[in-house]
Amino acid sequence: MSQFHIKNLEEYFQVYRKSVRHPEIFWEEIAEEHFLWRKRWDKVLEWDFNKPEIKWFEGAQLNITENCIDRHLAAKGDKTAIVFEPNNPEESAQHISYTELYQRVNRMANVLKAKGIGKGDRVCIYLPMIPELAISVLACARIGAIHSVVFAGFSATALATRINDSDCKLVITSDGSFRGAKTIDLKSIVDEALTSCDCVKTVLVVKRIHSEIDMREGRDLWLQPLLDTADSNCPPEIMNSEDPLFILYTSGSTGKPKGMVHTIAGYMVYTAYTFKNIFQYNDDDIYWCTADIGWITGHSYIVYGPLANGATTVMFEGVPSYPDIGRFWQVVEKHRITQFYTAPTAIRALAKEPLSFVENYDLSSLKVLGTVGEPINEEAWHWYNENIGKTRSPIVDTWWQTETGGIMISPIPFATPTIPTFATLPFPGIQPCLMNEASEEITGNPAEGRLCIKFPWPAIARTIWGDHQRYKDTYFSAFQNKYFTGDGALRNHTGYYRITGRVDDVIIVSGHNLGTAPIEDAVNEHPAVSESAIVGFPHDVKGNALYGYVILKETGEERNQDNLRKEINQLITERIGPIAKLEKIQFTPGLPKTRSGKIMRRILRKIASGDTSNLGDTSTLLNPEVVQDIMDNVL
Ligand code: 6R9
Repeated sequence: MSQFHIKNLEEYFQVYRKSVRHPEIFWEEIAEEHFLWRKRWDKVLEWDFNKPEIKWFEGAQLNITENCIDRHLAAKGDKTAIVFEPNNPEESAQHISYTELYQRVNRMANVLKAKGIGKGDRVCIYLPMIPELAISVLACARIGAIHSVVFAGFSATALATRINDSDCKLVITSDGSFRGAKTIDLKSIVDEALTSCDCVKTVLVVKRIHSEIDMREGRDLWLQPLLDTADSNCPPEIMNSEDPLFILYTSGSTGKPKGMVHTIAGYMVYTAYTFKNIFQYNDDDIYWCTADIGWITGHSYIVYGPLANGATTVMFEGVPSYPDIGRFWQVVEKHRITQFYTAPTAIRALAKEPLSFVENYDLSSLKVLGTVGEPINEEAWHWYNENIGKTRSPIVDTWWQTETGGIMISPIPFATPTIPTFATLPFPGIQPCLMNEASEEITGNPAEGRLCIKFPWPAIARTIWGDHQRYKDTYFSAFQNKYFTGDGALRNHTGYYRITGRVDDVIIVSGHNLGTAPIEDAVNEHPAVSESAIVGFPHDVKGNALYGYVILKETGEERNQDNLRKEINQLITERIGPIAKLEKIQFTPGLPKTRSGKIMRRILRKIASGDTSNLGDTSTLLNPEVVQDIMDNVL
């Protein structure tokens, strides 16, 4: 049906118009025809952005795993649901059929139940990209437990904060993980985190790297023996549409991470519908998204969206540079990948290497290429288009956020003509707008402003776990009756959107959102530091890298600056993780501040990016003289 599978531009415009004129009828038809419900909804949509409160398909009952697994069994039981490609190319790939996935998820669900986990309980999943990660996610959904996946590159402190914030009862982890030529001792990170988490009663441990680890009596259990004796049938818990499905933490511009809460029905409908159209998925395709399930991209477009469509989805454990920089393309050839979805930072890194790493492989299976996570620069776009897509495969530059649950602005391949660096047009059901500083909507084209969304879509996050006020303040207070994305954008004369970047204090480094505040907090913990400010600056490969301005305490003694830099980065690694390390650290006697004491990051950003041409009026600063000093000593 064309509404579910849009195949050309005319259809897109038709479907889009309908979705805006009659959003409730539009979504109701999609929900009705393509999913399995235990009970029908009473009302399609109820919303109020001022409260804010958003409810989709209220009154309906369902289980998302019946939609992602059970209903495919009759026709596609033998079809591969998940292809697991291990870190080491010498280790065989695994092909997990829908039938096997059913059994493994059900066994895992029964293990969780036996450990006292039930509807509404929070389970933290801290696992590498191995099948047990997807299986654990689905097992939670099977029994109505709320999963909170924490990216397995986060430090013990970051993990503990997230476990405590949502009061998780159980943690699923592994002895360790393979990452290129290295191994990482995940279990010892969990052990350290749990010294400050009283809420966790059970830790289930997957054996992956066969390392020696400590198992705490009464708390830690190897998972496999429990799975071996568990029943492979677990009746799905019947859930309400608006029950939480998962919590996923994202960095905020201030303070602690925000636990975004996604609810079941709307998220399912939206991720399934966007997946089908944006990747033009057909039944024999082998789809590969290189993200980690620890991020929203992995939740929506490795697990839920593909499986809801009965697709074959690839999980890759490794890194793009191991055993060499041709690995992505080797995997594309090996599994005959049809859709390939990655991040601009990966493309930029690979584009720097000799083309022979690409040319060695047969990439003729590829039909659609995607990018996500940050703006893609023109050069990287062309490299991707020419060398990977051979100018045959459309590139979908997909803009969206943890908070939006699914892709919001993106081309539809073979329908929307693409322009490099433009995410192009809103997906059906999405009503974007641009706002000026005076909080007015900018109509007409071209235009540039702050990107907001005027009307709810099914996958919008419903709240921040335990802090609804923060949800309101962050997303619904900047502009009356609109969801504010935190991004700036421009719209060209044909209505295409180009995302220009964050307008708040979130910096995107290699596609990871990093809030400046928690990193500054980590830096300030160093005994020699009195104050710090962190900004982003353009970086060839990472998109942005972090530049730290650090004021040292006056002690009268000489300190070795290189050692200090190392110690500061070590602290950041411990508190947040290696992704948040500072690329450059400049020691400075002061930071430019407004009279109300706010650091003028705008000035620091310009200096860090080597642009001192137009710093604006600095005379109103509390300490204008410090600006010259910072410029003179810039790194
Ligand atoms: C899915 C994801 C969200 C932020 C978002 C924006 C940036 C994502 C983009 C993009 C330009 C794209 N972003 N996709 N910027 N073009 N195609 O990345 O979620 O980790 O929450 O990040 O990423 O700034 O606001 P999340």
